[in-house]
Amino acid sequence: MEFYENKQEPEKAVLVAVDTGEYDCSSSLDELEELAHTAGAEVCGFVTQKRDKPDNAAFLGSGRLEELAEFCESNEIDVVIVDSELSPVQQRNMEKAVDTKVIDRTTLILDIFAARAVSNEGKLQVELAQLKYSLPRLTGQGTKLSRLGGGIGTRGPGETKLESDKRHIRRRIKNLEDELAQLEKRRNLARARREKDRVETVAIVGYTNAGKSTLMNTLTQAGVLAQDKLFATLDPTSRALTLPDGRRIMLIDTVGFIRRLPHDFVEAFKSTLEEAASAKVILNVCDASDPEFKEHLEVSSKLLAELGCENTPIIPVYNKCDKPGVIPDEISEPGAVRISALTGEGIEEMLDAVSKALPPTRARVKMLIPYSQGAAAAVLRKDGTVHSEEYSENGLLLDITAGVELIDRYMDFCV
Ligand SMILES: Nc1nc2c(ncn2[C@@H]2O[C@H](COP(=O)(O)OP(=O)(O)OP(=O)(O)O)[C@@H](O)[C@H]2O)c(=O)[nH]1
Ligand SMILES: [Mg+2]
Repeated sequence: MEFYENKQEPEKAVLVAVDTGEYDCSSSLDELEELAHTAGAEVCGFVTQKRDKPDNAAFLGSGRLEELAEFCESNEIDVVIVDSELSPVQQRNMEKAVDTKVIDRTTLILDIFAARAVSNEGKLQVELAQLKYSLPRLTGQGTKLSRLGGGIGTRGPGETKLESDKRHIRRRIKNLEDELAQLEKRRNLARARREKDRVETVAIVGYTNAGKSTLMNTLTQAGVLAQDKLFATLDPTSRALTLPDGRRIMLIDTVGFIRRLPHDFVEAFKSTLEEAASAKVILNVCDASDPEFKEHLEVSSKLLAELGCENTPIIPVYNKCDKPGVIPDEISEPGAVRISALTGEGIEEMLDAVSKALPPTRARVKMLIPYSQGAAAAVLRKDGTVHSEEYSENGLLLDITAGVELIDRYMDFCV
């Protein structure tokens, strides 16, 4: 006799979209299918409808909704996944009409993140995003059944219960925000320390599944999980790396981007995203073998701009160039590099580009050193490259190239 049912069977899903012409509906659905796979669902069908905009009440028009209900019924569908963000009303009405669990794109993405989160911070961030998303959607019905007539175990919370639930969630949100603020403080300290030690950070960002973690591993043997799945990486990883020119940098691998990223997600992950965004150089990686790589690069660029990195050098990195079907001619952006994180092809050129994009470590300056500061003059002569020196009335006039650190130390003498 089996007492415990092993619930490993994938949930059967049907994907639903309204094609308003605002974006490429079919490629967005392809992506949603991949997301659904990643979340462990089996996609059994698609239902789309061309409309100017989704129906306010139930997302789809009534005819299509009926078809969807029939499809769900005859195929024993467990979940309907909608390729947009649903309003609470739309979600409720649709669920009622099709008598099946309905979730939207945001819920799906947040669900994947919840399964991926490993670090304490990652878990807190995901929970925060989920709670913020669900708060306005709490409406007094606990489960789908509670909406479909009563019975034992099908009643949702009453209004009083609902209010206390909401209060509870608000309190939890506040706690999560406090905890995250603490962690952010610690992160800022670490960043300040790196800045003091003059370790420059280089961030690897880009669309999900572009090969960021693979690149990180190739460069640093970091052993980061790289998978042919969306959002394999959630927690940022950083590793030291020595560039061919001898400079030490800190490389950060981050969570991937996706188009129409949930707003609550961006909010919750702000501090990790900002850390990547505050890097000295950003590698914007894309999968050049993906027919939509241009759009992917654009999604990332837009997000980076929102995070405030207009002035940071961003190097477009076309990855997976080892794959057949990658057309080099299509990739001709100035300053871009072509690589294969898998085979190592092009990596050296990429690192050279990073070196060039990093702020200089040496600079040429003129200094006037009072004759009383003989020791300073000696240090500068020893560690810098002196182009000329002249004994003036007020002191020694040096034209010197030196490390920025050394120059900082004697900033007072710069003229
Ligand atoms: N052929 C080929 N495959 C690659 C290359 N780089 C990465 N891949 C594959 O692409 C898939 C995704 O790689 P990841 O490194 O996990 O991608 P990611 O950008 O870190 O993805 P997320 O963390 O999910 O955002 C894996 O199956 C890799 O083996 C490459 O240069 N060539
Ligand atoms: Mg990754």
